Amino acid sequence: MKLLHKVNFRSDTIKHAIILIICYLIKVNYFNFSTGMPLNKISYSVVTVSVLFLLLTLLYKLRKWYIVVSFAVTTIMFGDLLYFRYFNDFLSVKLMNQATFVGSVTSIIVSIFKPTDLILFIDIIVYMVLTKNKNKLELFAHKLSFILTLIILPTVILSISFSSIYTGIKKYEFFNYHVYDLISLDTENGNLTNEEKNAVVDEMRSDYRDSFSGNYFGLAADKRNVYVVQIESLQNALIGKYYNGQEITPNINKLLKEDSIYFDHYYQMIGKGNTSDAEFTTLNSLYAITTGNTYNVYENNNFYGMPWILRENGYSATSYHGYEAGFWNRENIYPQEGFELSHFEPDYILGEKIVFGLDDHDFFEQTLPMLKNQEGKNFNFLVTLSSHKPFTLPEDKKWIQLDEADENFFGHYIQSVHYMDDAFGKFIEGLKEEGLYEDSIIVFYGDHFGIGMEDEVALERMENFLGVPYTFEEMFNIPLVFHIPGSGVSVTKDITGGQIDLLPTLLNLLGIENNYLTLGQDLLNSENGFVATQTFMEKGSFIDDEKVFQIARDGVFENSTAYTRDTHEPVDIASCRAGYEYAIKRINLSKKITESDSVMDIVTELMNKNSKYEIE
Ligand code: GP9
Ligand code: MN
Repeated sequence: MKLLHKVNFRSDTIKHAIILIICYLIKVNYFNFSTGMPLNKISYSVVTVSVLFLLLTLLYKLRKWYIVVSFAVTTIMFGDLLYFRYFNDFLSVKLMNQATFVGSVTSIIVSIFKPTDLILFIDIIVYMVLTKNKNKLELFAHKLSFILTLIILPTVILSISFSSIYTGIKKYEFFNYHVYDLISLDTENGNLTNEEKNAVVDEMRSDYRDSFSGNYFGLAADKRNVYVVQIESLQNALIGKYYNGQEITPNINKLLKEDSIYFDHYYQMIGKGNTSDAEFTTLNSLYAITTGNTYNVYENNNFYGMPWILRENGYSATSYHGYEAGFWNRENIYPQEGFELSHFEPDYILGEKIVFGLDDHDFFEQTLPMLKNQEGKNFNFLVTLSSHKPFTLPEDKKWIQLDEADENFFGHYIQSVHYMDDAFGKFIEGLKEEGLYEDSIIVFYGDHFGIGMEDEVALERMENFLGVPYTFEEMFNIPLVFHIPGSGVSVTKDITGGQIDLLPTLLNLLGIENNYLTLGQDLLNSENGFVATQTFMEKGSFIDDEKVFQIARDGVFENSTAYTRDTHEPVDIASCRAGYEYAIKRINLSKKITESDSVMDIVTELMNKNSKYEIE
């Protein structure tokens, strides 16, 4: 009492404090609302507001410092918000050292930003106005602020320490998330124990291979050329579709009519490395890590995926991409992946740029002569670019007549996929003209979604176009096609599959016995499909042939959601327990293999144990 009595309450002191607290409430609730915090977690906002208030009381004498610190905090918040719209998650310090990642995101940042996001800076602006004519903020007498600090600090610490709310709060609450992200940095490494390694070796030698039914084994074994084309942002939603009577992907559709095995429930499996993760998982049949991007963090690892395996089986291995060699660290990782030769933008004549690199038409056209000159058996990996966000094409390359209402991300996406399809169609024609087509297997798939959840207008138009809700399952769905000229096989398979399954499936078609490390499965010889996702739908989430299970953001199994894959009806969560556990187990196993650089160990073990090698 005595203490409080001494406190000098100025009339504007209380008023200013109230104004600022209101600003904090507006700021924090805008942030939480925009980053999907459920209403029952609203108490977490109290923690964020308390920490901001704490900051104010601690720095009440240091106006400049308060502004600097607040600005830094708000900038991170702002970054989180934009990142969340794109990735359904907050920023992580583990991703900060990746310049290429930032480069890729800045190209779309403008489209993600909403003017209302400036609300996040409201408290700083108001504070500056309120304290404009003062050298120091005298919002509170020193002792009062000290008392408040003593009350608030333990409250905040206690509130975040209770284990019952800890899982949730570290995912949703701004300060807790970042503190946890920082302190968990060193606990991420895992080593593969000998037992785990032996279990993987055993699984790779037995699993489906014991019950291998031989479907389509060697269907493309006699083909001299293997072309694997990863297509930028190609979603399955546009395949076979018309926009106001205009066929969006006529060339792909034509390929699907004959000699094609088409997987229409195939899914992206990217981590935080977008295109590069699509490549990584496809080439290696491993999960991408999410604590960075695999191409950067594990650039010195020894891998043994598609390029190495095909080389071992007599093919050459070359990659082609019409952008900078350094982007996604490709120039360093490709030799580790097993590519003997890699072509990037400098190897091409750069015409008019589309988005930020070589036009797909130029890319395919100029790649053809390189393919023509190849001798023997060849594996060629082509990564396209023109259908990249923000889907901007020069006027004379927009060939789809769009309605006024679709002059947005959605319409532009259709436009650029149509443009890519034309380039791809010309490539197929080129292969025919050069006499390469008949002697080839052409594999193509999308790297990841084009339309994300961040643009509400595009989302609404997409739903309207599809006639169904635009869920993550729909967003993740990309096409996978094995086009094998002259095979006489034309079939659509609806087994659930993901990028991790491409390598084992391809090996089967090429008639290469799979004695390698592949964590995915051969989709042509498997009964049940399963895809474990890690981003957008976080670790523990999965898609199988019947359902989609999305782990709750607080990581609590019981709070999760599940619905049927095709009709979106709710599914009993309890029935998802096994899939949830399996998803986590597989991702953790893959992570350990990558982190301990054990691929070659396992492959060597497999080669030693393999009877074929024992006989030799
Ligand atoms: C760049 C290209 C695009 O080389 O692959 O990458 P993204 O931004 O889609 O991850
Ligand atoms: Mn991409």
